[in-house]
Amino acid sequence: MELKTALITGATSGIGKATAELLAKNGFNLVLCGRRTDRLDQLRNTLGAQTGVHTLTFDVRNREEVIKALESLPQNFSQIDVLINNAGNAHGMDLIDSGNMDDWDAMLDINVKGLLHVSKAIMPQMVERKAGHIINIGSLAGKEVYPKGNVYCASKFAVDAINQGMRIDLNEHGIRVGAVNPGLVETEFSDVRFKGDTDRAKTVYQGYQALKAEDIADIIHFVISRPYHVNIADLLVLPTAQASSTIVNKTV
Ligand code: NDP
Ligand code: 8X3
Repeated sequence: MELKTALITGATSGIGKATAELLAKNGFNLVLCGRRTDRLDQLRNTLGAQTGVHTLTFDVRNREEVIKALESLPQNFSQIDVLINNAGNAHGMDLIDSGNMDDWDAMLDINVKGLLHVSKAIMPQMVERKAGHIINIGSLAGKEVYPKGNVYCASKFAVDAINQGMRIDLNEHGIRVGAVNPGLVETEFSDVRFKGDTDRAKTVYQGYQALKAEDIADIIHFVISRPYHVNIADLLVLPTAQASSTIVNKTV
């Protein structure tokens, strides 16, 4: 079977890391991206025993860095069959009128523009080959807005729109495009959102069973391993305890 190469942004933690680990087990060649080089080195050391691993350190916000990094890929990693646009975070959780504008910039620059920067660097080769698969990691927060979610939700609504736009515009080239939209997943997400306040971050996942990063990795692997004529276009995945952004059953 032909070895497929998957590029994962945000591979240093959470959903991206779990996906890297699962895809390595399933024989994908991997290009793993993030800003924390030490974590990328560690992943290359552990997963490199199972499959080909190439790492790229860049900030998705920086257009030039993104292009330079992706142009540097060696020949055996340069054909990207599967792009997993996963890098992203929430920054802060405030009422809109007291929101921090640096947080707003971070969320829009990383979750929206960062996703576009990476996609722009990869889409032309997929168009040329008339094949490829793009997975955009959206969120329940891209389907409904919750109190104090304002700009994070806006960034994920944008991911939803970009996912649809990519599917429409890349359709004539035979490229698969789909989103996986998780609800609450216990990762470093809340540590980042609450700026290292780990006690506050922990409370987000207390009293019910949140999703694990591995649950989402499993679904991403399912999505990308369907026969090529099957495109899972938009998937919402919640913990059983969660009915909506604001309704989480902590009694069962
Ligand atoms: P983590 O905080 O565990 O992981 C975030 C990843 O994104 C890290 O690998 C981080 O790498 C990378 N990243 C963040 N900022 C940048 C940047 N500027 N440039 C490059 N990489 C960056 O969170 P999750 O795994 O939970 O989040 C992954 C995705 O899932 C995000 O898009 C998030 O919005 C989405 N999501 C998460 C949910 C949850 O409840 N956890 C629910 C729904 C969606 P590094 O710091 O090394 O750069
Ligand atoms: C992450 C899930 O509910 O914290 O997208 O916004 S939530």
